[in-house]
Amino acid sequence: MANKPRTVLTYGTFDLFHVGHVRLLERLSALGDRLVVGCSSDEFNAIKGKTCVMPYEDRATILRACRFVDDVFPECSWDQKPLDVQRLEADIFAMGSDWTGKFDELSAYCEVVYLPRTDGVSTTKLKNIVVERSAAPKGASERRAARA
Ligand code: C2G
Repeated sequence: MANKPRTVLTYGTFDLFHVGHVRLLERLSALGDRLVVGCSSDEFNAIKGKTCVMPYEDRATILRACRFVDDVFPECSWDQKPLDVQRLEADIFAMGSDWTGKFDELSAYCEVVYLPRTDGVSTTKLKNIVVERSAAPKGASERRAARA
């Protein structure tokens, strides 16, 4: 079909949505005409050993609100990717560089691309900052605010 949209497919948890996620989605959307995201379900994250701050519905809602994203669906298992690539007629499968080489077998179905991650930001890092700051001794104004 001559005018089939060039489809880019990616996956992720996207918890505590941050600038690293935005920059990746922006670069992925520039690779094609539509960007489709498999967002990890809460059950699948448990399998991945990840505990999210935000539930699936909220993470998917935020992704749908991102202007670089055209569609979002739940990622529920490691082995659904070949079926997703065929179902979505994806031309490109792409992930951040922390997954380099992990999904090369998908090159049997489409182009496989790994893009450099954004340094200096991650969900884990954000979580640690919040924990550190909430544990830090509060200043006078904060103590007053907390008592209010
Ligand atoms: N990412 C990035 N720069 C960062 C942090 C993340 O480019 N500073 C990218 C990751 O490389 C990934 C995407 O953002 O491609 C989403 O990252 P996570 O939410 O951490 O996703 P992850 O838990 O790695 O899930 O089946 C694959 C998994 O669903 C991937």
